[in-house]
Amino acid sequence: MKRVSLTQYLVEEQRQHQTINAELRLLIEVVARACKRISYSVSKGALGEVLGSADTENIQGEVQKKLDVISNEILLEANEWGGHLAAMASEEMETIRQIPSRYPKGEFLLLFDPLDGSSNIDVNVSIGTIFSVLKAPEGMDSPTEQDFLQPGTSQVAAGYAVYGPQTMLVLTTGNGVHCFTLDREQGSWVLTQSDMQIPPATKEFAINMSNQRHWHSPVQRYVDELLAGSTGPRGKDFNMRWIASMVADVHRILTRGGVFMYPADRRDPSQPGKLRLMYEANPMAMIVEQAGGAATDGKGRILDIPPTKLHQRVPVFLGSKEEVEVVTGYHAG
Ligand code: P6P
Repeated sequence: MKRVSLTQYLVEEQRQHQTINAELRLLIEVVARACKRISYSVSKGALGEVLGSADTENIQGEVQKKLDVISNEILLEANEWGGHLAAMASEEMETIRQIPSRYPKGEFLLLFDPLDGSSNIDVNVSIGTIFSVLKAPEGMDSPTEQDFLQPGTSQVAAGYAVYGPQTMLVLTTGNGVHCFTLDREQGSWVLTQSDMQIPPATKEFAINMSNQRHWHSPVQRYVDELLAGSTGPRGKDFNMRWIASMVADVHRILTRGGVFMYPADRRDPSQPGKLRLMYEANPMAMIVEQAGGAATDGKGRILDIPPTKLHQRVPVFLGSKEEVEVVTGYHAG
């Protein structure tokens, strides 16, 4: 069967659906090439002397792994010269990154978590890169952090790369969700699944159960009912998976359904959950909704949340529509 490359897919998307222009096409190809480089670096492991801690801390106060820093640098260097971006923002950097004055600026803003799931790096469990694309406001010379604070509905593209048994790139430009597998022999991304759809019903949930005693009552009630299974009000048994790598958990849900939860809890009201809105929850919410699923913060659509800070956190409930509606409904109750 003739395989379609990422480049061909993007050219046809631009030609037939006009969901992307030449500059956005370049942006996606540059990010995809950077993810390929990250994949090669990740897969070297100890052979590439890329494992372990970088002995530095990021804005989140988290100790950075060497591969966090390497992945961030790969994305920054790949994207600064092409003329497609006005500025960038990263989970690993406190402030936004301007495009060097020696390069032209473009119409887009790129946000990313360069290597999500870092706690899994040193134990060889799947990790990933998450990215989100916004349009820069017209006519500004140097973007500010404020220019990034747009709701998730403003995203023009979102995607992730998952570095697992296969390296895959999952992408949406607002016309469905499409999956590309890295052909390591050719060094190219090949379309392997078009228009991914999340089953509306599921028997699989993903949450870090060790936080159970801290959860607010709607989540306590919802998870208790899942655990009660066929003996409880749900009348069916559920299975649990938790990879502690959002990209891997979301990819499983995109592939076979499920509900992913990282709720706020009683420990620190100023930190509602662990996941960040701008470069984790928003891109994943766009992907999930484009695949027929749902994504809320327990109260409303994640994509509708008006951002106030670049690194703000948000509770996340996403995946199979029917389950997201149940747990969100319990919050309303
Ligand atoms: P916990 C990884 O650090 C991450 O940001 C997400 O990828 C993942 O879903 C979550 O945190 C795991 O959190 O509390 O299980 O370590």
